[in-house]
Amino acid sequence: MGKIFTLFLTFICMQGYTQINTILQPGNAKSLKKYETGVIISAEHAKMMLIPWSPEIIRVRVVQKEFAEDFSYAVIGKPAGTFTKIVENKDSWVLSTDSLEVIVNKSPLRLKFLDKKGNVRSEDYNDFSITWQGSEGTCYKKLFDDERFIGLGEKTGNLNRRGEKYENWNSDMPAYSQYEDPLYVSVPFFIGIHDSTVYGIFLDNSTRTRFDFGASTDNQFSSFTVPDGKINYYFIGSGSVAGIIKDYTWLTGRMKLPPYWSLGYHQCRWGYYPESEVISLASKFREKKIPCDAIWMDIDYMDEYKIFTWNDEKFPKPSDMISKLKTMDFHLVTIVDPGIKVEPGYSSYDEGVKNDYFIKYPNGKLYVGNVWPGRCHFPDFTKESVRKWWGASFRALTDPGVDGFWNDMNEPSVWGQNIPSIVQFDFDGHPTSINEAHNVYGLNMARGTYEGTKALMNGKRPFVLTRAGYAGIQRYSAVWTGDNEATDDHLMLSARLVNSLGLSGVAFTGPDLGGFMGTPTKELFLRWLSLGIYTPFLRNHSVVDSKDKEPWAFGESAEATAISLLNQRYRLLPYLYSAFYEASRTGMPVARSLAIDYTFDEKVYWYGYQNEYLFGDNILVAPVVSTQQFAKVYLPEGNWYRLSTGEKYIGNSEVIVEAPLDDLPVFAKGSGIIPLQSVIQNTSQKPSPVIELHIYNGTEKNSFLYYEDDGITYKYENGDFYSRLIIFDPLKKEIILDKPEGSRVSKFESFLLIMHDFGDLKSVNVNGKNYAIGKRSEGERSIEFPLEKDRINISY
Ligand code: MIG
Repeated sequence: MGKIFTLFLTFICMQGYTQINTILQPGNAKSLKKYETGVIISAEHAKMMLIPWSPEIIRVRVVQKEFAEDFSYAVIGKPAGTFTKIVENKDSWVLSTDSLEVIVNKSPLRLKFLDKKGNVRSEDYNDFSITWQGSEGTCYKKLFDDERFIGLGEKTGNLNRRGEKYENWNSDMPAYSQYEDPLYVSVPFFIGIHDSTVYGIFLDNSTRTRFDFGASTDNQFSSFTVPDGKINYYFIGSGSVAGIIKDYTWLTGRMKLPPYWSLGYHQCRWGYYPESEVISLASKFREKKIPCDAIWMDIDYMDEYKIFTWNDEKFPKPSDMISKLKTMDFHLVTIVDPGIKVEPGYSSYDEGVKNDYFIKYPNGKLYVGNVWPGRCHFPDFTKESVRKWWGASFRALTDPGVDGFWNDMNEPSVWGQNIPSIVQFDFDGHPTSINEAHNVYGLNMARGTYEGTKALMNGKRPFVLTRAGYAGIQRYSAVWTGDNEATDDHLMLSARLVNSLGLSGVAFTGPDLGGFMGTPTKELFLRWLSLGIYTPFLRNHSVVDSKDKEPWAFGESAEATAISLLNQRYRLLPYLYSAFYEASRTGMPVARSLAIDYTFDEKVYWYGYQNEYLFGDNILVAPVVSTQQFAKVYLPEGNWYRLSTGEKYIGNSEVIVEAPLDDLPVFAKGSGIIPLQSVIQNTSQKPSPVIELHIYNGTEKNSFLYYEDDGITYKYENGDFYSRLIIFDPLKKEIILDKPEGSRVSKFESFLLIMHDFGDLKSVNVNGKNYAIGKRSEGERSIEFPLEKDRINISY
């Protein structure tokens, strides 16, 4: 008996072993068939679909047998391309769009993507390309000698990911290390750079995919792997990094403009309760004249951590408290977790059970996992009815006046960190297990939250923040980078994470300022705040029972520094909001790794410079650790001006600059155009009617699209905005304020033109008339004009 059993086991194991090792490749291509949107190539052991999604985007799907129904949570762009020419040669087919050429080699089946100039952007590795090993599929691509890889969303490590490998599995990683992988968000999209060309690959597969950018492959190939064997990727062949991001965000969507207040300063911590503490916290900001727009409440506001409830003792009258906050011009943001406490009588639990809203085992038994409330069920956000129900449940928060919604623990995270693979999801009518649903759980929770709160808020924009996400998350939510630590390494890492998310379509992001865990020194706090001023999402947050970290917690002089830093953030808002507008239209991130604009300048990838980025079009930010009061900074080509002093630097140079705690090395670009407003204490306040328009001298023509709207509603989608193209042309010695667009009147009445480094200018010519110009300082000249509706031509 024992012997037979052992034999049997051996047999099973051998079967498994062989299966895992079965290697299957497409083999030779046999035929190509055209169909409505693309072509299908049949090979000996596989079928490949090539679909031109646009002239610059080609989708590749490969299966061993038949194509399953097409479904994606990430992609919203509809196929809008055609192969304009298909030529068959003896060894290949050549498929052309208006921008690209795909060469399909027949024996064996291999792909090569070229642009119209004949540059190879990307090609399959010749020795082996698509390979299934058991159920897992991998696509091997040739690695070019000088190839660099950037993006892949919220990933630690260097800007250039060459030589590294990564995995996509949304993970709750408290106090993650500098090298931790994976973290909370998965965006399986990267950009490759080689031989003066670029390309992007978006692997639309939400399972635990893996990327290898030439780690341990003797510089032969890079690869990506899909555990479920479904090879489904989009090759993006726009000619620049910015163009690729634009195409990628056309495919997966862009953020809508968030409420204006969410660009302000956010004060959070785990442990703000009861009501009296929240109110006195808010009052303190106003008394001390520290600009702030939002107070946040973590899990303690709830009754036993039951979602959509309030704790009667700590918060007996939420609506009264929120009214008080509103009179002080504060917004309130509250947290929600996905776990619904198992407790008959609790309405969310009862409704979920009754309507089959929770995830379950294949036999129908509801999955139970432990989180803050104890034993919990988890909504299946991959079901439309569940998203609707979830969204409508926010009434418990919107009714009393909450207008920001913080989605935490949505990897999803449970104590023990392992939901069994067998747990089932609806996947909007394509039933599947958590293996495929896990990485889109946060995306769909954020979607339910965004759509639900938007519907509840009568035309006002909700603010949503999420910890987990998948490609496309930018459509619904801002993202923060989870439970970091109060160290200089994390400070620098936070810049890279934000920049990498930006390269991956997510523009509204930021870290817990000052570090979630641990106690920052005064220096680290101030340094982090100074970096935060130039980070899209600016929120101070700390773990429960940690030392105070509010702007006044580090002594009087630090408080004064914090105030001057925050004042600068509020001064920057017109500039920043214009950058958000750009992100909403083109996907261009707000924080832009230098790899976007200076892609082929190898220094931007150097260890010491890789954290630098442009904040909007015209400001360069060089993050510096808190233990250093000077910094070595790389300034790319062009002229640069230190924002704080106006000091000029010639670019394409490495410079050592002072970096005191109250003055991070931040530079205006030569020809830069930067609108600034007066200091306000929060975004409900009206700034002075005069907007400053700073123009820095330079050699290149530059333009800036200034944008404003009500900051509250979606009326801008119907034309209720004010935008104005501002052009500076140093060759023609001209500054133009083009005619405003949109039906709105600007909130400013006049602008103060401040010209930097234009020599000893005494007058300028405005629409044909000469005006005397004032001297503000050695390098600054200024003149004030009304913001007329017509085009304003200034020559000097
Ligand atoms: O198990 O809600 O990342 O920001 O303060 C920890 C408490 C749960 C993790 C979040 C953090 C939040 C904390 N949460």
